[in-house]
Amino acid sequence: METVNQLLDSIKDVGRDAVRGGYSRAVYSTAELDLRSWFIEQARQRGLDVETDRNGIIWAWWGNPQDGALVTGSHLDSVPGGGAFDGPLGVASALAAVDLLKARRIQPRRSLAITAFPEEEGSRFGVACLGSRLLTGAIDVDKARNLRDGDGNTFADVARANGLDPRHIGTDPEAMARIGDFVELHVEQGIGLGAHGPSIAVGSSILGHGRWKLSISGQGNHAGTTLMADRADPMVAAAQTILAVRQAASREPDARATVGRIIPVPGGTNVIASRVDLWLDARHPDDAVTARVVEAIHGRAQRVAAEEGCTVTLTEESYSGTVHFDPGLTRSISAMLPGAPVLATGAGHDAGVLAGFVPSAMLFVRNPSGISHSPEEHVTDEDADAGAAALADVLAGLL
Ligand code: HGY
Ligand code: MN
Ligand code: MN
Ligand code: MN
Repeated sequence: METVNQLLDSIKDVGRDAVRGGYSRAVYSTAELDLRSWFIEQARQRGLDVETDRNGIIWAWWGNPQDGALVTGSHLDSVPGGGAFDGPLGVASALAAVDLLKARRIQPRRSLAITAFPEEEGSRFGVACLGSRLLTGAIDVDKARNLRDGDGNTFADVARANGLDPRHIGTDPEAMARIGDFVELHVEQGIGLGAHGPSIAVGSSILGHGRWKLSISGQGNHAGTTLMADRADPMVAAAQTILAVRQAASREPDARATVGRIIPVPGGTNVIASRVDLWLDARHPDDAVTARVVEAIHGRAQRVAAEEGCTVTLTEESYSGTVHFDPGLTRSISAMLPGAPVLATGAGHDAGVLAGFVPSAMLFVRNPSGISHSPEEHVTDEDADAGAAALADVLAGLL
């Protein structure tokens, strides 16, 4: 029986990013497709029946697919330059938990499915949890079809190239009926468990979070022939906007706001950009505070853009309000894991999307530094195995 980290070890070279470090496993990239094959192979080795649904979600069944089943899983895609555990830990731990349940000769009273959701990070098409949003109908299907990646490919085209029929993506009531309860195990992204905490925590809620695109347009020009007084340089307005992001979020306790992605167009060293696109990620437990932070940023961006002779447009790309996991399910799980603290998280998850539709809960596994979305993300062998054992206990208690 392989340990969790041995399972993860078998994919440790899939999607390594030599430039950024860590892993870049965008949905439907070669790397993520390789991880899908790995998951399907691992599931089949355990006698699970595998199917991929209309939205590209992989379901590995222990028992016949049935309504009201117990479902656990996570995602295989990553952020650019991400860590080894965000997503795959939940899938590998579910495989290891099935091993443990079979070793304990547990006879499930209901079917169990392990799922892998596509595009949880939204790294390719810009909307996080795209797969679970499609499944639950939490995204307009035409908007989803027309999402574009950095090369201009639409989600519909990429989905079609990967065996899906874009006409059939979207709300899937049949698949939703099969989820009686959903439990996601995930590496902790933060320092709730910290350097010395217990191995496991139970999730309580997910911070409201959204993504906005700011496009600042100016006058593209030659870097050597345009006098400083004659410029309308969107990079200058963008720089001041990014400072405004830090200031606006720092004024609101518990708010977080980040610009992690900025694209100058055309992006030449000797070229004054004509446009700069930057993406804002803003989060807070209270939707009104998030709106206040975004508004403050947008107002400042408009002012600095005007001073620079530029214009700015703001587009909301996605938003999810704060989600509380199912109190009954979370209570039962806490009772099965004495000593496991209950923690809120600032990270979004498919369990957060599903929580709006079916009883959902999360387990977090200690990450000593708390660093995530980074190659430094880490889970020790002991904690990883404690996570799989805890998941097995929880599944046994719910099966
Ligand atoms: O962005 C998030 O919170 C998650 O990792 N997708
Ligand atoms: Mn994740
Ligand atoms: Mn993530
Ligand atoms: Mn020239």
